[in-house]
Amino acid sequence: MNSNYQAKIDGLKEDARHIRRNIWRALHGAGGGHMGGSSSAADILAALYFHHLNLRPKEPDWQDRDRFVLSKGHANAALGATLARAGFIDDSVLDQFYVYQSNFGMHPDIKMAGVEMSTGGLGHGLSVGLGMALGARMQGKDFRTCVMVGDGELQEGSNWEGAMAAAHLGLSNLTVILDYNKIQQSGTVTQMMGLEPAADKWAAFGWAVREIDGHDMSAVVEALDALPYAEAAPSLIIAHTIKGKGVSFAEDSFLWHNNMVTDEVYAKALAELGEPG
Ligand SMILES: Cc1ncc(C[n+]2csc(CCOP(=O)(O)OP(=O)(O)O)c2C)c(N)n1
Repeated sequence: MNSNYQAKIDGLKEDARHIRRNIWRALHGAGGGHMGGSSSAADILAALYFHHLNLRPKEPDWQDRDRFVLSKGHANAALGATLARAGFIDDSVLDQFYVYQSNFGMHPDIKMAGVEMSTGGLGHGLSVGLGMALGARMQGKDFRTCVMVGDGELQEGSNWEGAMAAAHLGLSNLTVILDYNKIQQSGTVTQMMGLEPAADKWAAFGWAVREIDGHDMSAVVEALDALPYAEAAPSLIIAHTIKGKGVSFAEDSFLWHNNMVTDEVYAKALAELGEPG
């Protein structure tokens, strides 16, 4: 393997580790929050912001920027940690998580630099994202739009209306990334209302689909580099992930979808995530 490429992948892994540390830092400051779905998304966010998306952190409203919508808005600690590392917001904002009148809330707020859509009520990001993608086409612009959804979130019917519309419109400038950690708020997705066969469903709706391990940085980068997967269809990346990834006691358990972060829990989490880089 090319050594430049390996250095790039190693750098992105370090970005993801940094994001995970700051997720726990933000949640510790607030006393708790959504560590599970924030941590499962960290590798993908690192690859998006530090490799794929065309952005200007010092000019967040630059008209030709790529758009990213975190539809699973409860993972906002991960988005904030990413935006801080990318330079959209100051690192000190991470200590303002869930503080009264802070722009860095439990869910994304468009008042914060780099946030494209206020989300939190699940099921709306795809429809708004497709509007952004359609807007790009209507304006003759080549910016791309990417939306991250959760697997539990896909139980909201509005997603399927959006999926149908995006395919009908042939929006190849739209990508959805499914953070497929298999767990939602109170149990597994299979127990609540299963998604399978997920890839076949989206393909039947007219999407071009790829499946990857969402924690394998090379696989994430390759999947992003290969976009779009079809000339006249939107693309879906099904990223198989682990809820709570990176901190063993929080991994793969709905109990750590959203939980308190005491001093003791925080110390244990940081010990597993390693020293700051
Ligand atoms: C419309 C709506 N219903 C319910 C909730 C409460 N809620 C917040 S997170 C969550 C579970 C989401 O599960 P999933 O999409 O799998 O998220 P992840 O595992 O990636 O954190 C629920 C039900 C909400 N935010 N919006």
